[in-house]
Amino acid sequence: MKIVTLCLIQEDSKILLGLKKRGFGEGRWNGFGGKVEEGESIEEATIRETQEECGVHVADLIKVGIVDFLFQDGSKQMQVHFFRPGSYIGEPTETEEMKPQWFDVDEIPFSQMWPDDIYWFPLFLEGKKFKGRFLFDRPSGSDHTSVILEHALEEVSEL
Ligand code: 6OG
Repeated sequence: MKIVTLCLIQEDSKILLGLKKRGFGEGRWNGFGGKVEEGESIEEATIRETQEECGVHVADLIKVGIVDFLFQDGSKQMQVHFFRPGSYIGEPTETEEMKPQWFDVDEIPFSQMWPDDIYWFPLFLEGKKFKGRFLFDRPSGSDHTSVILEHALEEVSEL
């Protein structure tokens, strides 16, 4: 299964999200991340992708979640590794891929995010760790928004 990263930067009651401008998940707010490349660790990929997408250098990564995303039409299968950086350097900057913006944790734009986010975000904000699996019907497009067909999510003490 393809290994993908997702980095969520929180500063007190604010969370940094990026509006994806192109590719998979276009038009949605999300954390920063992408595919792990050959010869790269999952943590290295998280640092590289966050830097590339919003110009922020993250460090002291804490793994907070592992979630499998499957699509019933067989088009995609990925395991997403979620990270919370313990520190970061740099001002978020818009790039070709993402438009970053700070959101108050009470004003997370769930209606413009992947439909799974409303399930795991509360755990993330409570500082919990989680494992899960979401089965979607098919990828979103101009005429369709992915629907969750099945899901499982549990809090864990260790990953
Ligand atoms: P690229 O393939 O563009 O990276 N991602 C998802 N995030 C959430 N919350 N839900 C999903 O449900 C997701 N599928 C993918 C992982 C894609 C980025 O989008 C995240 C990556 O950070 C299906 O390189």
